[in-house]
Amino acid sequence: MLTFYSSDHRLHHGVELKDGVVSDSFEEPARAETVLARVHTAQLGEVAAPTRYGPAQYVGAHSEAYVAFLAGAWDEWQATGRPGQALPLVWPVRGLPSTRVPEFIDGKLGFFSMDAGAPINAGTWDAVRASADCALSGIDALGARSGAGAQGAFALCRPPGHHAGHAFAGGYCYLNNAAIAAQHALAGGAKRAAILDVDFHHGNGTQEIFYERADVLFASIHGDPAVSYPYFSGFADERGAAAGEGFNLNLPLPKGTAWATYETALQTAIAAIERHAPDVLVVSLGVDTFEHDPISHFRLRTSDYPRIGAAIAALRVPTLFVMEGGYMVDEIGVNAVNVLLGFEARA
Ligand code: SP5
Ligand code: ZN
Repeated sequence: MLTFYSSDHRLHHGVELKDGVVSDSFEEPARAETVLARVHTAQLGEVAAPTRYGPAQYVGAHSEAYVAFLAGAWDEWQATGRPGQALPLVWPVRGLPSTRVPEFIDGKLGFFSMDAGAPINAGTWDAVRASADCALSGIDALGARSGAGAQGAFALCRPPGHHAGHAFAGGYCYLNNAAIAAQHALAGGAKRAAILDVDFHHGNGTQEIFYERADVLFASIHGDPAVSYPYFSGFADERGAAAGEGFNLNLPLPKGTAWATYETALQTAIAAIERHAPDVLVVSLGVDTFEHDPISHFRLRTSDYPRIGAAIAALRVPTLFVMEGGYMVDEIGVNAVNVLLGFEARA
């Protein structure tokens, strides 16, 4: 399986408020390096640098105004002379009347974010666009190799993307790599796409982007938002709206979920994807479902991950795996690549 990776991810390392203390983010550069090292030692296949696409390729999944904000945010923040990373401190929650885009960076940061989990520093935009370019390159690689059954490609994206919506960042995410990839596949001739999100956290951004659309099925298995981030989306009764009614499937599971319960949900998601009959499948591959993940609450084991890949391969649809979360740095390489090896063994 071909992997797309860019060392530009190292240009981004955010801060995070952890238990009230500003610290280095769990979403750290070593994550992508660990996964890359495992791609090599497991001999998954060739590793290629992504093609460089323009910001216009990110518009569609995202608004033009939001992409322009991301591209310029660091310069605007720096012009104010602040010493630290750019972080929002005020948000347009219900009860505040204005829907105008603020003119000053402090207001823009809140306007274009859902939380303080997506800080911007000098290298963030370059890392973010390289990450999205890995996903776009992955779709193009699938297209070039289509017609031979269950083809797979791996976009080793960092930063991750699934919390980023049409016009907002959050949860370590800036551009929604999986959504950009699905949109690119449709632009390239696919009639229907599906996105399967197996990250521990609900892919609220992906859900929002495709909520009113019937051409992209979104299915997500995640920690119950009553008790898990992102708290404000991911419930089972969110099923899509307008033309997209019935094309959004949320499968929230309780804290402590292990393989037996997980597998039942996975088969439910797979059956829904099969009914949708997509021309392409994008998998938001988070491995923060691991039993030792420091911020999540499922109990999957290393030996469970190949089974996820095998279940996906049974669909026999060209599949792009897009890296999302996973914070137990020592194990995320083995766990993520195990999904890919399980897919290849069954493909
Ligand atoms: C892509 C992805 O997996 N994003 C996850 C964003 C989670 N943000 C909230 C994290 C809260 C972590 N609190 C952990 C405290 C551990 N002592
Ligand atoms: Zn996650």
